Amino acid sequence: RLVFTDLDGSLLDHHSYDFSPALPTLAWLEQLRIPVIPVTSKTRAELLPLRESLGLVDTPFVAENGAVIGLPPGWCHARLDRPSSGRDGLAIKHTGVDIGFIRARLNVWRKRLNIGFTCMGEMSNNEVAALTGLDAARASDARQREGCEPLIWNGDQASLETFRQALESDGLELTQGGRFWHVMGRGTDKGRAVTWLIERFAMLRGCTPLSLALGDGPNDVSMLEAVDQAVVIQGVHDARVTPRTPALYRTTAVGPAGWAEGVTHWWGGEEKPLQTLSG
Ligand code: 2M8
Ligand code: MG
Ligand code: MG
Repeated sequence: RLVFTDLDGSLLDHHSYDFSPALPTLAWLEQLRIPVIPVTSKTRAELLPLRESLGLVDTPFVAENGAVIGLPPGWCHARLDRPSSGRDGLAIKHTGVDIGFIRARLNVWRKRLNIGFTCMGEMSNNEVAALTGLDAARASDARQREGCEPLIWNGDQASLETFRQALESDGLELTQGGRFWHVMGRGTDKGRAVTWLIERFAMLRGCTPLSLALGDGPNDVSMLEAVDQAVVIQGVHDARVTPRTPALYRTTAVGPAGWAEGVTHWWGGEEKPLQTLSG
């Protein structure tokens, strides 16, 4: 079995980034040796300390909406991957378009279409901190982008559509997170990264895992459609999240409490006998 999870607004509270309501469920999954894989729009720099505090150092991660995939040694293929020589031994895969190209095209379209938006890369650490509630060090980590640029949109709906079409002509696409719009390479999304990891698991272990995913935002839809069982966590924003998938559960609780509710809905909790959870 595998669990794929969004972070902000899902495993982490949208405002405080607290995850304590999910701790008993995380501990239960760890006891069952079920990998919990973060799939987020956060950067690799943000994820490295977060994985430590969540206790998820042996599992892969997906950063920047699928543009960056990190594989711990246990998930590496002997010939296909090159683990770093550092302590974590992670192999890093870049699946998308380089951030330099994305930023250059954003500048071109802003001038040409005369539209208003502010990219995260243009903000100071303090500005990002004030917008998101992250502290200055974490805000600095959030600005270390590799393949996905978050931006605050200041225009109307009609120019957003024009902007989307302009980006498409560059091979780029737009998706919506909690506070930001995110721009990345076409074909880069959470769903493709999740499918890739499920295939990698099957290749290494010789069996297809039962997969569960949890998310709260529009950028989670592709991930929720890529797994066997899906959980939409009650969101704090009004964007309707409607994955087309037969096995869908919507939580009543928000954030990490909703996360625990969703896992328990599909797989039960501590009270469930372990042998019913084989495979
Ligand atoms: C951004 O991501 C969230 C995800 O939903 C958003 O769009 O609101 C990213 O920049 C991420 O790197 C950052 O940690 C997060 C902070 O709230 O905001
Ligand atoms: Mg989210
Ligand atoms: Mg997210």
